[in-house]
Amino acid sequence: MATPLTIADLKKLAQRRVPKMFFDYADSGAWTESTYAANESDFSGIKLRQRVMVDMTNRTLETTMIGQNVSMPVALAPTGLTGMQHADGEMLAARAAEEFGVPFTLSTMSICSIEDVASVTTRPFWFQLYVMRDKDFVLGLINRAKAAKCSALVLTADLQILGQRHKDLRNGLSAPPRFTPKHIWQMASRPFWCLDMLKTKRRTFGNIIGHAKNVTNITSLAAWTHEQFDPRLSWADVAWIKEQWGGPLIIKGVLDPEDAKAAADTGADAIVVSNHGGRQLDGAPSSISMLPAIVDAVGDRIEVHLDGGIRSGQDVLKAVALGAKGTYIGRPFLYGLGAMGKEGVTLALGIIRKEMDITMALCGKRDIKHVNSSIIAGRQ
Ligand code: HOC
Repeated sequence: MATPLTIADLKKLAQRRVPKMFFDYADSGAWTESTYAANESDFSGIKLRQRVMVDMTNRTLETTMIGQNVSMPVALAPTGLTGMQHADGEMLAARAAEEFGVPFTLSTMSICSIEDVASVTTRPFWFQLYVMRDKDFVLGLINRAKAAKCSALVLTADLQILGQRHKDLRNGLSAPPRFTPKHIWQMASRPFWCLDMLKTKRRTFGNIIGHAKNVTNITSLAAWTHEQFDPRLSWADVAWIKEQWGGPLIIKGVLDPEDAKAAADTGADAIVVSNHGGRQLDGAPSSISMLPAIVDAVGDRIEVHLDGGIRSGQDVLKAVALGAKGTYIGRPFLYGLGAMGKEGVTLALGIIRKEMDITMALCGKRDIKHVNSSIIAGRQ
């Protein structure tokens, strides 16, 4: 294939290079995947206002997210098992993000550990925290993120229990994992992926194995994961986490204006309007459809970010126009990573930046900080 021009091109390449079970893991949503689909399709109903005879020189996409400078309002989202899309995936993606001047967010459920990522980066990255029942473990993660000089903690609020993804269950990605000869063949039929994997020792959950009590291998990890997501997580826990962390805090996974108000009451620095990429509550509305109501409810009290369904720079611009101070891309960078490693993540970011820049210009704006609802022509 010629040089990928779109995120969809990267997706096709990733599908050819990454074993089915891991490609599907990144590419799936819960149950019927209706929310996953709506996250993407609801963007296309938003129409942009074309302007002409406006000076379009000297454009800039630079802005801030939670007061930190970013070259464009796009962070890499925390994504589980990133290191299974490509060997050392989190380290490669973090380096691509750093070179691009955008935040990288490391998931608790990553393959490479906090320390691995810190060892290859110089710019502070963000750390995503799942609150587990074992609060000593949670405290340990917070302290490791502090030691690595992470510049924000992204607390995920929408995974108190794990949503059910049919593709994962059919692919054997269950707890415990269930690998049959079919799955082994899926891996063997992706030789470049296998060769890269053989070169690295990082193939399991680096933040957990060897750190959580009695978790020493994949089997004990499966049991641990099953029982550790904390179904009693509440706003009171957020106060405890905020106190332990003491730095910038972002609450991710808010989809309702009432929850957004409660999140703003915690004194967090930002919320991320998100339905976990359609991987949790199937049937929930898309992130972009809920953004205006949430901005109305809390936009004057807390920074509002958006995650879910972004597949182009146009989508980023639409989210910014509707009040998001920043956005997150998950699958677009995972496709790039799976397709071509670090170079693919850089390509994904470059594609999004170019699309955002051209769209902003054709909407008659030169500075992302001046993009607002005036660039929206309407909805279909
Ligand atoms: C094996 C545990 O954010 C996702 C991730 C985290 C899920 C935990 C998987 O897949 O949505």
